[in-house]
Amino acid sequence: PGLMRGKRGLIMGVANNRSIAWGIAKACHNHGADLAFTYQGDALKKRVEPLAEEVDGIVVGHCDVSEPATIDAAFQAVEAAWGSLDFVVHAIAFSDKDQLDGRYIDTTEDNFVKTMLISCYSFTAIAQRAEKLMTNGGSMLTLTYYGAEKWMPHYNVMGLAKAALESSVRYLAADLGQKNIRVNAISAGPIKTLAASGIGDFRYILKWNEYNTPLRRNVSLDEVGDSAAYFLSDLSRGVTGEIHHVDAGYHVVG
Ligand code: 0WD
Repeated sequence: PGLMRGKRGLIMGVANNRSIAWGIAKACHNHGADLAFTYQGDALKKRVEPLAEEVDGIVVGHCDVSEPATIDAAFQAVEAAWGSLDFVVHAIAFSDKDQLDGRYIDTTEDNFVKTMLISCYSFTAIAQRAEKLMTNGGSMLTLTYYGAEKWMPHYNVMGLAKAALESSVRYLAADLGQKNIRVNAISAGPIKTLAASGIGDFRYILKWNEYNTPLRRNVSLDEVGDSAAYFLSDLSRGVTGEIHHVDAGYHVVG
């Protein structure tokens, strides 16, 4: 239980109690970490505040990663509250729902740029701010999906954004290693969340995984949370630049 005692982490990307970021927050809390949360917009504020309270966390405010001033404000609030930071979780992605269906080739320039900005560049933008606060080293974690590596139905431009995100994990790891800041990603199997419900045929993908993963089931929020606790704690102190599959083994099959 004391694995993460004394560690302070910022969790970005909680939308509700089914969010992967929430699964990670619960695991970190169970291991004794102190948590801060951002939310995107007033609608989510009402959702995030009671959840933060549940894990004795603080809410540092609104952060929309497509508005850099709000990223700055969030990190300034963290600095004001804590002075330094040990870990950050980036569980943020976006693409127009009508382009998470059908063919990749039909992607518009506008949605391509927006998907890349919110789902990929935002992790780098966050790393820039987090680096300054990680004065005792640190751990940064993002969330990716197998659609980065292989074609997956309906994942489309998000697959490209995740491929770029995974590459950015390697480049950020190299940039920040000398400061003992580690950068990793969890490639999670499909989980029914708000974001996932925007992907065409998602229920079919869940069923497909249930029949075809080595473990013959899907993964849970708690399982992703437990693996995240490894990356965000000192247990993984020798690990950086890693894309770690928490997918019931699907990556050896598909
Ligand atoms: O099957 C899944 N659910 C998987 C998700 C499998 C593998 C990876 N992932 C990834 C997602 O791509 C994402 O990077 O996990 C991450 C977290 O996603 P989630 O937990 O599946 O989805 P959700 O609970 O909806 O949280 C994502 C949140 C947004 O929620 P909505 O649904 O309202 O878009 O990302 C946040 C927002 O809270 N978000 C933003 N935050 C700041 N600025 C922005 C933005 N511009 N856009 C979205």
